[in-house]
Amino acid sequence: MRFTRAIVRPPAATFAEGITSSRLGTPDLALALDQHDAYCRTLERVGLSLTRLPPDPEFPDSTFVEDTAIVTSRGATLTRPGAASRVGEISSVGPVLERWFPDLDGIVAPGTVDGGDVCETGDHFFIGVSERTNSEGAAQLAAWLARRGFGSSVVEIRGVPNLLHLKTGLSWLGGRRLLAVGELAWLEALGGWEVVCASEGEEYAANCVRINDVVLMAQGFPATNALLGRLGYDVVPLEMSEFRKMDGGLSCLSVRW
Ligand code: CIR
Repeated sequence: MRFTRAIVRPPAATFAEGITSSRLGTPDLALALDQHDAYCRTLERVGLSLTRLPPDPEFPDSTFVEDTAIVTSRGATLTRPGAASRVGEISSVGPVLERWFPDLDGIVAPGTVDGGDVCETGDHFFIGVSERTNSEGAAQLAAWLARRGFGSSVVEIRGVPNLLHLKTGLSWLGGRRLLAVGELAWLEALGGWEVVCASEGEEYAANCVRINDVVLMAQGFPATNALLGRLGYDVVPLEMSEFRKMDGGLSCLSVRW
């Protein structure tokens, strides 16, 4: 499937008050806005029409819009984010998605799902059960996907170190190929897949996004970038330093379809 659209939302003035476990320091808002702008321009350059939501200072983590919705070629559902401070983010995303998906669904309590735990690989989805996505949420999503003819596998990632979401350490590169951090590479659920490992010390680069003919990857991870280059991908590096300080990866800054 070729991607044509994405939803994005710039960081708000309260961005630094969001949730983080990183010890990389306080993000610089002006720099984050510049990085976000470069990200958006790149999405446009690779062919996406963007819907830009206004910054929402009530929700410091709302720039990580990926966590609020799962969009597929056969319909969309809002999530129910697992962090209490983020649950309200969906109320402004819903009306926008309904323009394209009038039958928009939603994950309901007691289920929780963060979009960052949902890795699409064509007709199959990997759903991470994490500190944010619970088993009930994963089961609701799996059933929702099954009704649309998609398969799914649930992957337990609680206990995997330094992994907020499944996609923090796993990305689909197209076909039967995944990019993963070493801790995930040998998961039973990934059996039958070609798993390319992010280079040691470059785990942050495992959260990349294949959009049409390019792979967007965080800047500053030369070995993993070169590895994908050797595999024939056109890798576009993007500076993510300020989002990384808030535990955010490259994929979380957009909902794409
Ligand atoms: C959070 O903890 O929810 C945000 N500070 C970061 C969310 C990152 N989202 C993602 O990886 N999909």
